[in-house]
Order: sequence, then structure tokens, then C-alpha cells
Amino acid sequence: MLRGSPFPSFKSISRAPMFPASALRSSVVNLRSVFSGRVVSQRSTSVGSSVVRAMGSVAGDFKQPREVRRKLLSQAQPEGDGATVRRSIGRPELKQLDPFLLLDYFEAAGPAGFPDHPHRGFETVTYMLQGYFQHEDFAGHKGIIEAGDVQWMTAGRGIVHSEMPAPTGVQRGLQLWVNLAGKDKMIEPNYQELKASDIPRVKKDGVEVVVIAGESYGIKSPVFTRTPTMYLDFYLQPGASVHQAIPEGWNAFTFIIKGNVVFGKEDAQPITESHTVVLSDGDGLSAWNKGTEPAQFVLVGGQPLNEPVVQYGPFVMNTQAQIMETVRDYQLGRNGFERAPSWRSEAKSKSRR
Ligand code: FJE
Ligand code: FE
Repeated sequence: MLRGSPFPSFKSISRAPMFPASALRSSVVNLRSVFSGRVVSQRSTSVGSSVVRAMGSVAGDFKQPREVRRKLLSQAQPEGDGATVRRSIGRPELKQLDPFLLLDYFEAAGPAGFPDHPHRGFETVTYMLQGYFQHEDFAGHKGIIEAGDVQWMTAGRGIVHSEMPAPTGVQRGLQLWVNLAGKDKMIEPNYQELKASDIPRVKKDGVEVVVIAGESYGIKSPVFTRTPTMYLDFYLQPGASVHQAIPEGWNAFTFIIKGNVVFGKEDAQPITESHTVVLSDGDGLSAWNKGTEPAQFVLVGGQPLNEPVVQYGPFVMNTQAQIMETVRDYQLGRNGFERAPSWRSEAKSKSRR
């Protein structure tokens, strides 16, 4: 059991809010398919719009529309070092939506951010909407994520890094955590870094979509999603609607960044800004902007892993024994965390002088 005291130095790498004791949680979802070695298909989204819907923009054809299963509001909360997030997936009422562990819509103005911290067992996807973020990791990898850019980071067996917004101006963006299957948790860390110009965008009938992962309107993202995932950023002009295919059996949700959006049925209640909508099963989603202002929302879907999830802050494994091993690896600097004990980000070193 992780009860605080067995890992005294663990706290020293974290400032209080980063790794609350409550971050340790365990949920056995489906033991049957753990380590079953099932083959997952990369992108099974069906495209082709043989049936043209009466109105609206057809980004992918489908038969069984998904509807709103749950609606949750995300209020701003402090996170990291002076940053503010609106947490979607990962909040107490929605700890996870397999394979997703977290979606934070972050806003930072001035000095704030997420100083030196580790990850193991999943992927972080940072998508900037405004401003920029500077990142650096313990292996010497560093760079800037600017508005429209995506950093798809596979932490695998271990990354320690710092994620700090620009010192001036307003920074806005999203960070999504995608779980990795047990067989992939200890893979070599990897980055897929896309500049805004590398990410396909489609504009049609008052709809604009940024294809971060998966496909829309027959256009595919170049991102490889080890855990099969779709991630689309939609902009709907007033009066516009979109019909988007989503693979059946995948879990899917939307998070509204701006405006009001009607999901599922045209006469459904519009859903407002900062709400997460968990979608029911089906093979597609219809969305309408019936308001007078442009609307923006992200649609995220993924093939469930159906494995037990044990999370301790930034470490996500299948069992508590693996979590304890991870904490030990991190403290002792082994199994992928070799550079952890001696590394300190430049950002942090500078801020301390
Ligand atoms: C954190 C572990 C973490 N939301 N949104 C525990 F890794 C983090 C963390 C972030 C984060 C970073 C960015 Cl750039 C954007 C984020 C959480 O680094 F906040 C906790 N509690
Ligand atoms: Fe991080």
C-alpha cells in the first residue's frame, strides 16, 4: 500500500498540489482482456459519405447517432505552479473514460506552469490554442509548442520534463492523457511534434475541423496513435452543423471551449462552454450550432483498453506493485529514470537564481 511514508523523497519532487495522496486510485475495469495480446487496428474510422444528409456538413457517414449520456461542468481550479485548469476527464465525477485519463483546458498568464515532474505508462498530448509553451526533458529534448502546434509525447517507461508557458501574454491550450496498454507501458519514450502547418484542416459549409488524430472529411492526421484515438477540434459558424463518424465501441466525449452546441438530436438542449459531454454508443455524432456566436469544441474518442488502471499522480500502471516499482525506479534512477536524480530543468535553475 502506498501510504505516504514508504516514499519520503517522493514528496520532495512534488509541490503539494501536484501529487495529492488521493491521486492514487485503482479501478479494475475488465480483467478478462488484460494482457490478452489483442490486435488493435490503427484507424478503423469509416469514411465515405454515400448517404448525403438532408442538411449540414458530412465529415463521415454513420447510421446510429450517439447522444448525450452525461454532461459535466468544469470550473477553473489551480494546478501545477500558478496555472489554472478546467479539468474535464480526470475530475472526481469522471476519473477516467478508458483509454483517457485526463483532459485539462489550461490557461496561464505570466509566470506559471508545470515545473520538473515525471511520467510513466501513458501519453500526454499538448495542443496549444494561444501563446506558447516551452518544454525540456531530462534527455536534453527541448522546444517550443506554439499556437496550433501539437506535441504528442509517449512517456512510455519514463520521461521527466518541465512544461512552462511563455513569461508574458496569455497561454491557452489542452492537455490530454491517453493511457497505454500494459504491453506498451514500458516502451521507449517518443515524441511526435507537429507544427500547426503539419496538421490537416478542412473547411466546409461553415465548419472548420483540425484533424489532430484520426480522420475527418476523408482527411487523415499523420499522427500515429498507439492506443487507437481520434482527436478533432471543431469550429462551427452560427447555423452550421456537422456529422462525424466515430468507430462503434469506442468511448468518446466532447469538451466545449466556446459557444453553445446541440449534440445528438437536433431538438436537444444546447450545451454551454466548459462542459464535457460523454457520448452514448453509436457510430457517429451530429452537432449543431444554433446560437448566434461561433462555437468551438473538441471531439475525442478512443478504443477502450479494458485493463485495470492504477494511477499515482503522473504514473499510470496496471497494478499497485508496478506503481511501487515505478516510484522506486524514479527515486533510485533506474529502468528508464537513469537521469532523473541528477537532472534539473534550465527553467527551474534560472527561476531559483
Ligand atoms: C499535474 C502530474 C502532472 N495538467 N496541463 C500531476 F503531470 C501534472 C501536469 C499537468 C499539466 C501540464 C500541462 Cl503542460 C498542461 C496539465 C496537469 O503536469 F498537474 C498533476 N497534478
Ligand atoms: Fe508533463
